[in-house]
Amino acid sequence: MKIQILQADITTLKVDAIINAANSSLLGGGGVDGAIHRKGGSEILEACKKIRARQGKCKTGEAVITTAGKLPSDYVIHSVGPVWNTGGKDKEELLANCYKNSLDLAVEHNIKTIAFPNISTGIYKFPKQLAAKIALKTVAAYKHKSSIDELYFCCFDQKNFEIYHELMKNEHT
Ligand code: AR6
Repeated sequence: MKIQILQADITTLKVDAIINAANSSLLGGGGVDGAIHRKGGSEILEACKKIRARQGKCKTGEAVITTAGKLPSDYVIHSVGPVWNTGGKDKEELLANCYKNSLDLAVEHNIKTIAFPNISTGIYKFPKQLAAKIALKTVAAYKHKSSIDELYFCCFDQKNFEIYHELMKNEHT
């Protein structure tokens, strides 16, 4: 699994699956979630509603998969990150679970190329540096048991892009 970073709007990426930083209602919201539903169209929301009818809300750290509607990718994997508030180890573990559970779903669906946004680091206010470390560590631990070929950390804001750039640079030296 090749791991790369890029700075882009995740809704423009032509990969097999993009991850959405959703909330437990699965019914959309602001940030990247808003952009995905807006550009992907009503098909995504319909699919989310079906999942809700089947299983209820999506718990923090868990993930579900739907069509990507009108987006260039094939699937959207919706994962619910933790709200930072006062922080704590449990929040760190929940964020790691988002990456793990999304990767598990991707493998189950034979997805080969995948892009993650920086889950929880916007509206949910998870510290960006800590979130990036957790994301990189979790993905690295998955690297060898995965059938995924390419994984992108799709940074949107400059700060996250710089953090990932620094952390990945250090990893390679
Ligand atoms: N492409 C890629 N990344 C983006 C995009 C985009 N188009 N737009 C924002 N980001 P956030 P959260 C980055 O707030 O913190 C929603 O209302 C952004 O810069 O989207 O997990 C949900 O419904 C940040 O680094 O998600 C939930 O209620 C990252 O995406 C809540 O927000 C995550 O920011 C989830 O909060």
